[in-house]
Amino acid sequence: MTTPRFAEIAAKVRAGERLSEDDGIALYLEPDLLAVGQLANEVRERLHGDRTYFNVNLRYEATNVCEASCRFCAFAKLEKGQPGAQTATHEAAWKELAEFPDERLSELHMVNGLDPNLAFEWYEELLRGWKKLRPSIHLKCFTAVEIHYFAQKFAMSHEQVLQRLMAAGLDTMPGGGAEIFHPEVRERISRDKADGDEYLAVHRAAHRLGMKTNCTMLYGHIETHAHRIDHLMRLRALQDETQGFQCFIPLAFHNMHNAMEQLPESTAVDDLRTISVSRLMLDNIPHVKAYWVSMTVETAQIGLRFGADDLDGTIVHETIYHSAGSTVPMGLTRHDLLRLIREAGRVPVERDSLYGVVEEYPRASAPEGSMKVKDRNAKKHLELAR
Ligand code: V47
Repeated sequence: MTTPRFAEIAAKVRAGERLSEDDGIALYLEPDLLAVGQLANEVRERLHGDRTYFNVNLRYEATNVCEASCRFCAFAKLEKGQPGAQTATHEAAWKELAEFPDERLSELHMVNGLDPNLAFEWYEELLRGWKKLRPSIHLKCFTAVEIHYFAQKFAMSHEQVLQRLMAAGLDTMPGGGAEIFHPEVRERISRDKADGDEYLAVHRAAHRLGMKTNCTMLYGHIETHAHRIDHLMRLRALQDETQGFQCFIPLAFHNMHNAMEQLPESTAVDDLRTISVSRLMLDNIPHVKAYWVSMTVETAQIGLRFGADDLDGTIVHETIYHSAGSTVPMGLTRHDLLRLIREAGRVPVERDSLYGVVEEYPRASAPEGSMKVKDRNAKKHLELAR
């Protein structure tokens, strides 16, 4: 049985009315998870029917050296020369793309640490080299936090940084670095990098330059439901102004090898509910992604019935989540993604980075073969058992 408060919210959604901050919090408190999921699914199907997107992409990090000290991060090494600190050479970075076996690779998604040792020109040359090798590759690179860092370090405005990187080949920006905007949380988990307003200012500048971007929220650590809803409201307000966000990605906190190891991780119920609440609150952002790396392959697949319409992509070699304890596969194949989507009763659409259709696949499933899917906690349990 749903609560009377839920019935009010459902009536608003069905009438196409915008939900308030209070409605968002009430959706988190509604005991009937399936009802919340069903409502989000209605919105998802109104927008996309059964179409479910994925792409053939490659994740890359050119450097994990980082000046910031985010408490959730297990990926960054603070200084060059520290064990595990790695900065690629241009040649190594270019080789990664040159040797990529799938001709239909469409996107390279790069996120880096805030590395004090690299010149701005180094990044420009990196992008130019990739475009020269594969002119059709879409470069989704640098979080808003990186762009803000470049602006400060190289004494440029956000617009100037973006314009130079766009001239070198940058196509869109990923959504990383958003974490939780509210200062009560942000000051405790990542105080020495762009704050919430600065993150939004970079995206605003990108949208004004005609660039599409994504946005994220890192949840499941010290924040409250009110902080999450506040975060979604700030994203929705910017989207009203610019219409530049393509996709929202909720990112579940992973607790290994970082300064917040004592915190428990989110549950599948929280992951699914967060997908649904995001879909319902962000009525002006077209896509919601169930990022399989962050919420496990299994939960992401179910998320396709709770409001999500995108699974991200093949990834190939992920490090941010694997450094923080994730035991999902390093990458998935196109075959794996097709199977996951079809088994969820959806129609797979291979997309490019701007949601153009590369190929729409039939719904009917051929025999799919086996796929390696691991529980994200399996490795941790093994470690604890030792
Ligand atoms: O900004 C870091 C998060 C983000 C942890 O735009 C962590 O399409 C959980 O933004 N536990 C980077 N999360 C990844 C990202 C992303 C991923 C997929 C698609 C897109 C897109 C963007 O990962 C960081 C941070 O918020 N993160 N450490 C951790 N321990």
